[in-house]
Amino acid sequence: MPANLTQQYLKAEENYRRATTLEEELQCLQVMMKEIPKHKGTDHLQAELKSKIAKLKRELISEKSSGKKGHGFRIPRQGAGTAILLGGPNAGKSRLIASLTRATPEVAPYPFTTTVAAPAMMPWEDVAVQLIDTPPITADYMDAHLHGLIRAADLALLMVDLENDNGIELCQEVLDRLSQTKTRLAAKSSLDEQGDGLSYTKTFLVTNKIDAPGAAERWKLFEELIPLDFPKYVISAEHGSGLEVLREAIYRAMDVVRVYSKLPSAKEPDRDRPFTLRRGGTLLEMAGMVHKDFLTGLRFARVWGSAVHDGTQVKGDYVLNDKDVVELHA
Ligand SMILES: Nc1nc2c(ncn2[C@@H]2O[C@H](COP(=O)(O)OP(=O)(O)O)[C@@H](O)[C@H]2O)c(=O)[nH]1
Ligand SMILES: [Mg+2]
Repeated sequence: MPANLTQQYLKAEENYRRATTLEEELQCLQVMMKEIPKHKGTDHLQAELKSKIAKLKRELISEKSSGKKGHGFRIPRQGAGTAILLGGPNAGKSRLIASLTRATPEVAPYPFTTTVAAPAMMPWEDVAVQLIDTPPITADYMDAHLHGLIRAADLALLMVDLENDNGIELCQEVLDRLSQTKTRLAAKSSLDEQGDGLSYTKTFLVTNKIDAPGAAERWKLFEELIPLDFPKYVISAEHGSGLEVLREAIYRAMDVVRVYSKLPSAKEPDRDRPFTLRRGGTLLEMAGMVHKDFLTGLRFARVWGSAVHDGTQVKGDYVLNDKDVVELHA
């Protein structure tokens, strides 16, 4: 990483990874271009940014003229964050979505039942996480939209089928396929802007169908053959084992805090709809989610929560904690 990247640059980079539209991506890249220190050491990075900006502009023009969404296909973010399900055919991706959400995707014992990526909301306590069901990835097939969706996701769930002997091989195919692209899976999310533009999305390994005969032995074999440093969850999407542990882990991986807003005139906050923001997020960010006028007009807020005395008066740079109750004053 080149020295002295500004806070604004780093923030734009983070937002770039999470962008859900081409316009948003372009905006972030333009901020990064403006903020990047201009010297020899960043030549390569500047060139990369320039070519990405040019490519996005071309994509935007072609989308506008054809009226069709191209490779820039994105699913609007919703809820506390996004987790994308990945795996070979029949790993149980759709079945897991059906078990964790109210969605009813088609589940069937033949490959390619799911043909387009589709979102569904997974409830956790009083919030929800967006899960994205996807078509399978195989040695010779990967939906072109998946790259952007994986990059934009906060978490990937790589699913393994423990019912079939070829489950291990099919999972290896997914990893091999991705290793030929710039979209990779890793224990931690990051974006290598300087090198070759590789993006890494934080991943859980989710081994499914532990209820099936021989599953435990296949799981052992899997760990020997494909050692991965991802957190691992062993589940049965169909019979329910391990699902609540996984549900909570998915929520925790979003790394957000919940904040409840309260009107100055009200005794109680609105408990039904917490705002979620990334851990480390400030009062000003939250105020902007309530109404964009607060971005310029916020004078102070009173906070009730674990880290402060009840009703403490704070300013925009106050870092919010989970379950804080906030009363905004313009
Ligand atoms: N025994 C067992 N079968 C499962 C489990 N999860 C999914 N299946 C079956 O595996 C097949 C493929 O499931 P599906 O969700 O369509 O897989 P996808 O292609 O990854 O979306 C279906 O016949 C499911 O009923 C599980 O936990 N245990
Ligand atoms: Mg499916």
